[in-house]
Amino acid sequence: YKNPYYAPGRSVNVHLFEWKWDDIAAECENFLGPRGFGGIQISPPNENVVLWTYDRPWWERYQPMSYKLVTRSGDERQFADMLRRCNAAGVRIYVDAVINHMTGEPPENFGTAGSTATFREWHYPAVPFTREHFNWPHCVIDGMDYVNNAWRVRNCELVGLKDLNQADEHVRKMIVDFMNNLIDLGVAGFRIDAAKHMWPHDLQIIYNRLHNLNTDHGFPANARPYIYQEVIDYGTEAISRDEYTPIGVVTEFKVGLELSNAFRGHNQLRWLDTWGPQWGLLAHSDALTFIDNHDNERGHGGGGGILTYKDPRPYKGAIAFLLAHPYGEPQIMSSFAFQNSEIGPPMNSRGDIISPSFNSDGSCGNGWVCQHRWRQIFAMVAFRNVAGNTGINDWWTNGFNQIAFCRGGNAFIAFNNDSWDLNQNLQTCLPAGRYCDVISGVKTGNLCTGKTVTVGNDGRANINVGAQDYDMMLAIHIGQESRL
Ligand code: AAO
Repeated sequence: YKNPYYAPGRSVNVHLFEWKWDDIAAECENFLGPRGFGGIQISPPNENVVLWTYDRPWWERYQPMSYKLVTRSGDERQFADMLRRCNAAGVRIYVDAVINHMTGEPPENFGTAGSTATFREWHYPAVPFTREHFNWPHCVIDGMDYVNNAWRVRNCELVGLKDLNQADEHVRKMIVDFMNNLIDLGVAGFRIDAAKHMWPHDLQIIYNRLHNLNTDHGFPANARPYIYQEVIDYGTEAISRDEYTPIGVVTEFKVGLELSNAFRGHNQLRWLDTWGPQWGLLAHSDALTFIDNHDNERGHGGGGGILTYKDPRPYKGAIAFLLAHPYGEPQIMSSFAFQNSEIGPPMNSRGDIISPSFNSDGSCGNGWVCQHRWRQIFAMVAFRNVAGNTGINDWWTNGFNQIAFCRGGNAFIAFNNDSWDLNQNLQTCLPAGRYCDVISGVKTGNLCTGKTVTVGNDGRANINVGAQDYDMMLAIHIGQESRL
């Protein structure tokens, strides 16, 4: 359950939050495939309650009405088409699986596939679920439970959402059938929403009943789905991430916290020489790593000080470090712009999601941020692919907030988060040549629109990252050189 089964030479999972299936299929073919991205986390594909009362908030998708594959992102035919096209483009799809609960007691009773339910009787006929399938008698998690009562965190309701009992055989069967349908359609794995709120033993039984990945979609025989479990653990609660690592990967929230802190200038970059488990992080192969997610970018589920697209300079720095460093399996966020933390994706008056538009420079319009199309970010995906499974060598620091390192002999990156310029002769580990910095520009033919770095026969080069430069990093790698 710990192998994302990326196609060879690819890496990085991008969360295309609230995107439509048709748009994702096109993005796989036009952008993500050609740019070397490994996979996509999609929004929940199963039917959710429609909430006009709150102007169709993004979070309505975390209130399931059934496991029918009909949402604002598209229907089952569109979903299947997306899988076929993305897998053909070499890009994997991971489903955000909401299996802990159904809805709360919403003011409206209509799902995106037209289903209704009797909320006060815990009755969801479109699955079907009835009262005996939920934890009973019902109770609601309160803040202190997180600190001292693991039983209540798992058996009571998360913010009033009707809490399924995964120890029940019928519940297990409905969940397993739902997930197996997705696997057969070609998905490569799952984000397990609210995993902390389910017993690891029950989850393990569910995972063990999942089919192998579909070989018709290019997966090897006997491949198990990639499973990354959403467990928020900053080290202060009754439930530990370590309870979930025996059965799958876990979201490592400390990564975003620590890197946001460092790139905001509240911790010196020089300390990152020991980045990884020495920082109290999960073991490499257990960690899904990221700066921001769809909750904490907008202050849901805690948050607090996490860098987002709204602080672009340090955010790009933190993401560049996340992708340049070999630790963990990284994910990046691709957002829609928001002022209000509850507001849903761009939509028309009928509630249909409005597709992103694409500007001549490749960036998105119509209210979509598309961090994955920012040059400084997609260039680092290519950097990670070129670095491959090399380690870190030739670490350098000025003793403050200037650092640089190599990935084997393939790639080199330097960061300057000090208030003075970085201007040093450094070991880049690259073969002699003239390289185009992939952060400040692009190389087209023999022309570089950004900074050029000349590496000598000894692998050394003059590296300049001014304190006032547009970005705080400079990155060069093989494949982006021209002859001297
Ligand atoms: C909506 C309404 C609610 C209403 C409910 C039912 O907003 O007012 O009661 O419907 O009618 C999303 C939204 C929710 C929304 C829900 C359903 O965020 O607002 O509720 O859809 O529409 C906990 C869970 C974690 C969860 C997170 C939001 O453990 O699993 O809350 N994330 C996932 C999704 C999320 C989704 C759901 C789950 C539900 O990613 O989008 O909700 O499907 C502590 C615990 C955490 C806990 C937080 C939040 O952490 O460790 O486990 O997360 O509290 O309360 C500091 C704090 C510490 C905090 C930590 C976390 O350190 O000291 O308390 O930060 O960052």
